[in-house]
Amino acid sequence: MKQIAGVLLEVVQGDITKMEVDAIVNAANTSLLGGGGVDGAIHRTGGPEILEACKRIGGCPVGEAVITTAGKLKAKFVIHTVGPIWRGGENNEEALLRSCYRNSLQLAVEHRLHHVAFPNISTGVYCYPKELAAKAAIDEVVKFLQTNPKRSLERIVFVCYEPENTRLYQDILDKLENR
Ligand code: AR6
Repeated sequence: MKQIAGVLLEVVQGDITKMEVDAIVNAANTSLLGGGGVDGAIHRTGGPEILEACKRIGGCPVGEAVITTAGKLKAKFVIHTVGPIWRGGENNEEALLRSCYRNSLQLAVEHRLHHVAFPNISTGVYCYPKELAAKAAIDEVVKFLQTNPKRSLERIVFVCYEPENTRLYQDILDKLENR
């Protein structure tokens, strides 16, 4: 656990659908109509209310984020963001992945949320290399917290489904200085 600009950053291994937080972030696709991986798990567990809300929104570009009800999930909201598909690393992937984290946090702040959980966006079906994704994710979250001093956030959890990601996130967080 680390504290950055008064916000706790934490790594948890497990299933994001079980998190009791204000919002869980979904690694969605541009249609917002569901899919496999964490997206499938969120829609399965949260029920049809989430899909109905996504249909009303109608889609989301890569790197952006939208917010809906969390249906039957323990969380209050789902923030759906669309990560980039990894295509070798020279197609703006890092900037787009960073903007997923930044725009999700921006939405959380606009809704005055305190506690947000992120999955490892793009590192499954979208094949983003895990270590590069972890570094970009943590760095962008830290930057956001340092440049947005007035905000509701108190705690941010990186929920890792795979042990390899848990280890990567833990290593990077351990090396961060409390700021
Ligand atoms: N809780 C937390 N993390 C999970 C869970 C879960 N229940 N299930 C999987 N993960 P992915 P992407 C991890 O493929 O790469 C979907 O079809 C998983 O181990 O879910 O951004 C969408 O509709 C991995 O580390 O998302 C899109 O079409 C991470 O979540 C596409 O996949 C992300 O893997 C998005 O691909």
